Amino acid sequence: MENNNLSRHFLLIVFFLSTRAYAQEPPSKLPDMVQTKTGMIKVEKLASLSEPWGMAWLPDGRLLVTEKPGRLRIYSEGKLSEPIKGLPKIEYHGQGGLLDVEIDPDFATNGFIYISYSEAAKVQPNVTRDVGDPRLGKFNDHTDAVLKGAAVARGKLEGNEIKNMEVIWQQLPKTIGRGHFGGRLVFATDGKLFITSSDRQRLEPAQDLSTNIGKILRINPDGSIPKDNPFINRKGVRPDIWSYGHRNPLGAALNPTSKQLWIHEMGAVHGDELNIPLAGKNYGWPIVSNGDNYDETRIPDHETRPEFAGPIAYWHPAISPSGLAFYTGSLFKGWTNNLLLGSFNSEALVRLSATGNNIDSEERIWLQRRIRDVIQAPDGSVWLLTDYKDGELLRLSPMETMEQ
Ligand SMILES: [Ca+2]
Repeated sequence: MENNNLSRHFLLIVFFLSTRAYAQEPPSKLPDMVQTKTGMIKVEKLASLSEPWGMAWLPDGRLLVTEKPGRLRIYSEGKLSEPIKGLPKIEYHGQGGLLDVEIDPDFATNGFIYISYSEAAKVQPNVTRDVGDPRLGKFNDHTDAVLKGAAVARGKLEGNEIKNMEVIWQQLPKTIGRGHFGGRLVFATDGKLFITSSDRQRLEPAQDLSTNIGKILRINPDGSIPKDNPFINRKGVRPDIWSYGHRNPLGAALNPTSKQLWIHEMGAVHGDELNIPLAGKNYGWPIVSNGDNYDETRIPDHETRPEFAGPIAYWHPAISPSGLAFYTGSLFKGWTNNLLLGSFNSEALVRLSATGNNIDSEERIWLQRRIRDVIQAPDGSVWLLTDYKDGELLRLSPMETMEQ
């Protein structure tokens, strides 16, 4: 199942060594259509959104969509709703804000929806700014001195309001820093909720089992701890941890065949990874990575330390992945059971085909947009969010095949 076989890694031509820096506006006009290996695809803009981040379908075919500054909206029949009321106080700065949204597997009966976001600590430290930490390098933003962390809350969606919102999970300890919150939410088939938690640009906490920073977490929908979690009842170890040694996982999805969680995570300078997080396993960050540090120091490759669980694929140069979905539809011929992920650096939707846990091939569908999230619609079309202040909700669908 799991393997450290890195010989399948992608040796890809460097088209761009663009930065992961945040951009305000899309760089160019949206293409109406794009040529792909499986035919022409139609590209449509459905709505304008500011820094959209996550999506989830309601059972009635309406789409929940988040905007990072702190707005949750519903897209339906060509229109966006006003922001939904009842959200908790959200700390919006840098990579933090309102992040993902997910619905309860029993939404039809209980009406619960879940959001992830960054929240400020109730008590702020008595300092005027972060004193600086060399490990954070140039990404240490001295203008941002707010102590904060990711959180997950749930409440009941009633009309255009969420009632009785309550926090069910918190990233602890809270830290100063603008980046690496994580926040992807995925329900497993057994009803447990997986949460991705990034390393807060602090690196070492990813190996520290007394924090839930740099981990994949697994909780019950009410925030309690499942009795079969791998570190339950171990002294000094957080019981919500499922796997550890993760850097910045911004994409997560359940494999429809194996029912296992798959994630990807951004590396530092290159070394983005595709991982299958298994209970109790250590995925190596920051001890090993197939990329390097921002200060240009080398990090030993995964292959040198087989005691860590290695990625099933990695990217060097980086693609900076965000959002992950398995395509289970049939509208796109040849895409069934493929993985779809967004990419910032290559401004593309990345399509991977897999046999079991082995990645066979990759296609990059260049959309001239940083892609933040990807989701399959009930009709089999693929919907995307673009990562800009003037961002977009896009729909991809195959062009009709011409009669011969
Ligand atoms: Ca790793």
